[in-house]
Amino acid sequence: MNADELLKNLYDETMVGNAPAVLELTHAGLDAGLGPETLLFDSLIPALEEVGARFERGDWFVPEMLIAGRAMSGALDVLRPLLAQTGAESVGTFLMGTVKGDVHDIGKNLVNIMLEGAGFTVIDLGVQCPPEKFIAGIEEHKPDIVGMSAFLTTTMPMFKANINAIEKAGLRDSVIIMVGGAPVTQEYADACGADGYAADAATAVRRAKDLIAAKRRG
Ligand code: B1M
Repeated sequence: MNADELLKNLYDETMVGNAPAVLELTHAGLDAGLGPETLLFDSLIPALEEVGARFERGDWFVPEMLIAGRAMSGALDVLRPLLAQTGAESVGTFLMGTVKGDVHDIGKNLVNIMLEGAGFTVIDLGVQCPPEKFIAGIEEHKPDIVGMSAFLTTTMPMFKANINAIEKAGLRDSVIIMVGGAPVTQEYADACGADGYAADAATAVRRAKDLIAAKRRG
C-alpha cells in the first residue's frame, strides 16, 4: 500500500467507524513515515467532515456519527503523544471544557493536544460543563485562560451564561476567555463578551499565546 492508498483507506475506515482498522492504519501510517499531522488533516478530519455532511443531508444518522467519532478518538489517542511533545516549560495554564448540554469532545480534545504540544498546562473539565464547573475550575486551578467549546447552535448561548456567571463570581478580570467550536464565529464570540476566538486548533494555540502575551504586557 503506498501513502496515498493508506490515507484513502484511513479516510474510508474512519467514515464507516471501523475502529480496529483505523487504529491499524494509523500505526501503519506512522511506521511508513507519515507525520501525525498528515494523518490528522488529510484523512481523519476530512472523514468526520464528510460524516457530518451526510448527516446534514439526512443520508446518515446519529449512530453513524457516533461510531465514526469513536474511531477518530482511538486514532487521536495514538497521535496525542506525537503531537504533544512534553518537557517544554509551561507557557500558561488553560482550563478547557465543552459547555452544558453538549457532548461533542473530539474538537476540544484536539485543541487540548495542540495546546499541550505548544507548552500549555491543560486542565480538561470534560463535556456538559455547567457554569459552576467552570467557576470551581477557575478557583481551584487559577488558569490564565478559560476555553469553552460548543458544537451546536443550541448550546452556543451557554458561552454568555458562563461569562455572566464568571463575572458574578468576581472572577472575570482574573482570566482570559476563549471560545470555539464548529458553529462559532468571531462575531458571535465578540457578541458574548469573549476575549478570543479561533476556528481551528492551530489558530487556537496562536491566539492563546498572543492573548497571554498581551495581558502580561499590561
Ligand atoms: Co454531532 N453534530 N450531534 N455528534 N457531530 C455536528 C456538530 C453537526 C454539525 C452535524 C451536522 O448536522 N452537519 C450538528 C450540529 C448542527 C448545529 O447545531 N449547527 C450535530 C448535531 C445536530 C448533533 C445532535 C443534536 C444529533 C442528534 O442527536 N439529533 C447530537 C447532539 C448531542 C449533544 O451534544 N447534546 C449530536 C451527537 C453527536 C455524537 C455523540 C454522535 C458525535 C460526537 C462524538 C464526540 O464528540 N465524542 C457527533 C459527531 C461526531 C459530529 C460530527 C460528525 C463531527 C464533529 C467532530 O468531531 N469534528 C459533526 C459534523 C461536523 O463537525 N462537520 C457533528 C471534527 C473536529 C476536529 O472538528 O469539532 O469543529 P470540530 O473542532 C475544531 C474547531 O471547531 C475548533 O478546533 C477544533 C479542531 O480543529 N475548536 C476550537 C473546537 N473547540 C474549540 C475551542 C477553542 C478554539 C477552537 O477555544 C476555546
